[in-house]
Amino acid sequence: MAGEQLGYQSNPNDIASFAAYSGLPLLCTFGAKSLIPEHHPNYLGNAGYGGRKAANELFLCDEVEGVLWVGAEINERNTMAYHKTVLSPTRKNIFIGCMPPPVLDISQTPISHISACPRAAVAFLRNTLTKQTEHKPSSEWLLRWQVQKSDYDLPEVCEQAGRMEPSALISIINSLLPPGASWVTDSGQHRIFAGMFGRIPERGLFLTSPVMAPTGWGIGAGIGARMARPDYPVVVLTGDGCMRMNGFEIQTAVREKTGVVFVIFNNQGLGSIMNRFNRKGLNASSYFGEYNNDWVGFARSLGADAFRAQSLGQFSEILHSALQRPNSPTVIEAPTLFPPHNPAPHLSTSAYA
Ligand SMILES: Cc1ncc(C[n+]2csc(CCOP(=O)(O)OP(=O)(O)O)c2C)c(N)n1
Repeated sequence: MAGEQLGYQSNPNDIASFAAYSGLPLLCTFGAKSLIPEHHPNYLGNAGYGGRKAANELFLCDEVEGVLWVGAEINERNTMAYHKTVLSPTRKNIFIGCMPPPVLDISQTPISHISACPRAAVAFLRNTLTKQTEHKPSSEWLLRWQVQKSDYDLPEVCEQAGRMEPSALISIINSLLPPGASWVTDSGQHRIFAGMFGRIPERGLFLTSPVMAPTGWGIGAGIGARMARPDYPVVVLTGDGCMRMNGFEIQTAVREKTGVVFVIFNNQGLGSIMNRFNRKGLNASSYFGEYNNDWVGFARSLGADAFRAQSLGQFSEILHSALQRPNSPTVIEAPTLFPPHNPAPHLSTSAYA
């Protein structure tokens, strides 16, 4: 399990070769999504919060005897809310990182800690293995997982009365982004769906704030990402709650002629908060339905091009043309269905929180 602390300064060849020489399946945390290129044969995707299907299924498979966590925090998100299978006393969890993992009083699981810089540890493991062995052919066991390497199914009905499923919007983004384009996710359900369904073919092109995830972070981060790599498109996935926090940043993109595409997943409320309240049986209605801002009007008032997509077909067309404009930002308001279809209901309190 490769984690966010490995960072993009880590040597991709070390991670890839370690996996190839060891023959081990490779997962990563949500915060490290895009650390490992999609095409690596041992890689099954990101697991845990916002995890992909094959990766989550392997992570929760009781055939797994142990997990080597490298640079991954043992926290709520990475452990599927401290899932009892992930932290089962019969599973060996070995953690390599600079800081010791937290003492978990909710589990009897012993977690072995090796205090080391994660990047140096991967390089060390790779060097040790290369001295000893040839590339290990994939075991039958891993091959079985590679065959199953697929995503959760989209719901049968993906749009209704002008509102769309977040998962279907993400699938369209997958299909339209050109090579080299970056994803930036904000905080909310759009982020979970980006984790579950987003396919990031190249390393380092999925930007997110893995732990703090302040609402609205993605809006400014997306502008910075495009300024840093002006030749490649950037799409920011944000929500209406995030817009209420930092939406005015879009004016900076207009002023600086920075062609970011902002997709607002508008479910007219704080969906993530509502979900958490509902799970605890608390009334969260005040978080919902009260605000219905006109995001197209708001964005135009800042000088941005702005459109409301009321079908998946419209969304594709607007996104396609927005990606052609490198020097001016576009805001796409996409009304979304609430509650969204949960592709993994059995994980509702863990991967989907
Ligand atoms: C600064 C800050 N305050 C509060 C939160 C907690 N929080 C996480 S998601 C979220 C709701 C964001 O709403 P929206 O952008 O509409 O996304 P949704 O959850 O509806 O998908 C909130 C308030 C946070 N992450 N950051």
